[in-house]
Amino acid sequence: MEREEALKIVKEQLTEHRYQHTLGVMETAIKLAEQYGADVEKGEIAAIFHDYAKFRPKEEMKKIIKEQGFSKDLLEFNGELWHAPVGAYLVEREVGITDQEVLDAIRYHTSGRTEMTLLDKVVYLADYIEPGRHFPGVEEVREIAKESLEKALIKAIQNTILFLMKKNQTVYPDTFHTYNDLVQKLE
Ligand code: DGI
Ligand code: FE
Ligand code: FE
Ligand code: FE
Repeated sequence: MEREEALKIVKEQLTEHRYQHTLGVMETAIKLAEQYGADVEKGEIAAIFHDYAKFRPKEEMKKIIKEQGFSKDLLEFNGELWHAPVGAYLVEREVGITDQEVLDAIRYHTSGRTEMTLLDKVVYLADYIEPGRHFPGVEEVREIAKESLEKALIKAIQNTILFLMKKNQTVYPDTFHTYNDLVQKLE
């Protein structure tokens, strides 16, 4: 699918602010893919659609998670997690994207997973460091990303876990599993 067509489709699903974020993720994913040798076109398309389901009603997302047999424990954790797996599902069904690597990068863009692919990592990190992000610590992660995709990812996940903990929020176990896996694989 061409960029213009993909952007037109996703724009209808998003607010203007979230669409601008999506453009930032796209631009950043392309750069990271080039830098780290990931598939640039797949990175671009996954980035464009990564937040496709962000504004779906919670009830609709819940229904899909139950009916499609996605891990039930998702429902016990922050609803912010749901748009990633639901997005992968809807992007396949509604947009007709069938590339499993692209769908996985969308599916795991919020929690990560163990054994993240290069494409998963590129999309996850692009989402975190795109130019429109301004939260504390993002500049440090941008700096680390110049040298190591994995080290930048670890810092981003640490920041996210700390951020959630400071607000007394739960942390989805897969987020910890992702973190542990990346740290263990770092030589
Ligand atoms: O959709 P975006 O805002 O662009 O970014 P995202 O898909 O990475 O969503 C991250 C949000 O999800 C962030 O505000 C924190 C929230 N969240 C809640 N519980 C968890 C979580 N994020 C992670 N990684 N792990 C959690 O357990
Ligand atoms: Fe997201
Ligand atoms: Fe993220
Ligand atoms: Fe995002």
